[in-house]
Amino acid sequence: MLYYLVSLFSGNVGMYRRVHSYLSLLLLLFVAGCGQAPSRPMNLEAVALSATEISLTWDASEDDSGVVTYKVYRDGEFIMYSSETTVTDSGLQPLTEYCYTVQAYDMGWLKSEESNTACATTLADTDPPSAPQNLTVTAVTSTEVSLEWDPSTDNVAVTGYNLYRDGVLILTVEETTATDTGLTPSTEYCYTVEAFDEAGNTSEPSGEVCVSTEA
Ligand SMILES: [Ca+2]
Ligand SMILES: [Ca+2]
Repeated sequence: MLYYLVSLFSGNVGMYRRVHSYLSLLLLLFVAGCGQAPSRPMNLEAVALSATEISLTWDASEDDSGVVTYKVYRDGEFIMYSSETTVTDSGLQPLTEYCYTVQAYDMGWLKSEESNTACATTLADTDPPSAPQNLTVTAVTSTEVSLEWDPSTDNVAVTGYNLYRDGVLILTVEETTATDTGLTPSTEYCYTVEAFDEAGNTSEPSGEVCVSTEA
């Protein structure tokens, strides 16, 4: 390129013409390739796969130079590019309706008209959280027992934890620590904890931990 520029300034007319022709050809290809916007993507369909996923498919657009990508919109907001005519939108909320459109783009970034709008409602969340792990006693007095455990995971989100003492539900907390109070001195208590999500799915119980209060 530098050579071409030097040639230009040194008055090499032949080289100038060649460069000019080359650039003109590129421009011509660019204009020819991008002159027309892609056709509108047709038959967009949305199908709920799970509580958090919706799959989308549509018919490919046509373009004189080829479609480079599709832009996918959820409820009017751009969410992703796709070179394929099928995508899966994930990380959604259960039992919620989402509506989509797609638009095709060519190499000159000319865009098609928006596709039809396709809507789907995610399924109910029926997957329970994982069982809390590593339930441990962090402090003991004559009347109190403090516990902590590792957080559970869920396909949507963990809402809270139920703490059981000797099989009886005594506390519901959002965090991964709890303190049981008003206990009798020199007495053994056994604890388990379970996680639940917003849909009311409850995990398997954690391992049990037992401890005796101080005298
Ligand atoms: Ca085009
Ligand atoms: Ca769940």
